[in-house]
Amino acid sequence: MNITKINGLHGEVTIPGDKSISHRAVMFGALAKGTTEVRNFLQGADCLSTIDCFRKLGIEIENTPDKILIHGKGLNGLSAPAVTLDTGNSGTTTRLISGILAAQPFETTLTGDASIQKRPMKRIIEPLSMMGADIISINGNDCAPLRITGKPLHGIDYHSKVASAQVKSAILLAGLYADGETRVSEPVISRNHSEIMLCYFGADVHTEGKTAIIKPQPDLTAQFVNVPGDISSAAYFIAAGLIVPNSEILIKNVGINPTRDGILKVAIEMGGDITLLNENLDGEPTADILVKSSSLHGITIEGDIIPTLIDELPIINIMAAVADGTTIIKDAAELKVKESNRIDVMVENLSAMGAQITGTDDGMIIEGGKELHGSVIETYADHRIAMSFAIAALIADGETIINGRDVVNISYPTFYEDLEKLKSYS
Ligand code: SPQ
Repeated sequence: MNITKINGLHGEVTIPGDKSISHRAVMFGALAKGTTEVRNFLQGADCLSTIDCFRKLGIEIENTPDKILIHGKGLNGLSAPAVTLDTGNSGTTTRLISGILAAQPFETTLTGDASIQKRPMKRIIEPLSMMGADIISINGNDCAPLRITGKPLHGIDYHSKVASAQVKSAILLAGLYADGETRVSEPVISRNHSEIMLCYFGADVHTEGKTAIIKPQPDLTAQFVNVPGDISSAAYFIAAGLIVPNSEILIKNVGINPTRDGILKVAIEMGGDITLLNENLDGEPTADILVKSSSLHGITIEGDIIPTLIDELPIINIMAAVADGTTIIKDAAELKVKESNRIDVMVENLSAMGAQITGTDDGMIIEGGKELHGSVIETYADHRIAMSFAIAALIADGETIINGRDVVNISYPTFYEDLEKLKSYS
């Protein structure tokens, strides 16, 4: 995949469905009684892994071009899988499904690809075990493969050390089956799609400050879910519109849930010309986002905003590399345990393009304003790295080659086609 510099991007792009919400629609639909219909479902490899796992747990799921139908059988309707569940590259599938499996009257073995087998699972094994679950890391390294033997669970009051929606959601899902109230507090609020959607499916869940509280449930009820566009995918075109000179892009129907919208706040603080249009604040809020080329300047990004833009930090690094002045990113040590070590991988690849970037224990420091030049990019099988450097390549002198370009299929299968359309309008 070779990408070269471009003079401007123009036109409209409609972003595919949100990955986090698509996963949850399948999971909660599988646990609800009746048929859940999901529109604008993300047909990315991660969400297809979730469908595959629930089919193996005995749930009929129809995947058609315009909708998916999940024929849920209620909270106690799953059956023992005949094979190991394969969660592919998806941390969300692995951690959330563990919370459900912890309460089933059967044993399941769960694993994923090489990246998943390195990602930390102690963060869910610990609280789920406190609830009474029997979860074993088969290789004894607190990673997948996991053997989960369902047990009767009891409610806990858990204070998570990390702000993680996956940890919070795994505990809340187990809490649906517990014998009393379950509480999860986190240091900073992480994305709240589980709380919103569980409530929509009829669960007794609410939040008090940084604590999510769930009570056990006789059953959930099937619903209609219209998935908004994924702001994490929109982020690549937000950045492209800002940093490629002479650009104007309208990004349509993007989810702007305040627990996910840090990219917008940061882009505006950096001097980005961004306008929200057609805001719809019902349920999961959405808007169209109009982005125009802008002169950006460096800022410090730290503290409570970090969980709201954690997956966007790679593309924010690219914006920082072209911005005037210094950008400092702190409190983002979680970047080390994503699909790749996103601190090391950003430092390696951005340095190769001529940027000045230093990795730290919990983030990076970028001295912006250096001219970027094309390079060979190693994606380390991380979709967010591939997409970030496809955008960086648009402003770099010479040719950029992205090794492992197809990894975008994890979260945004039509990414390159959508980018080409914006180039051809110019
Ligand atoms: O699902 P996975 O592989 O963990 O995906 C990532 C991503 O970049 O797409 C992280 F690597 O997103 C996570 C996100 O970082 C998706 C997610 C969710 O849907 O609940 C929550 C975040 O992870 P965490 O660990 O902070 O809960």
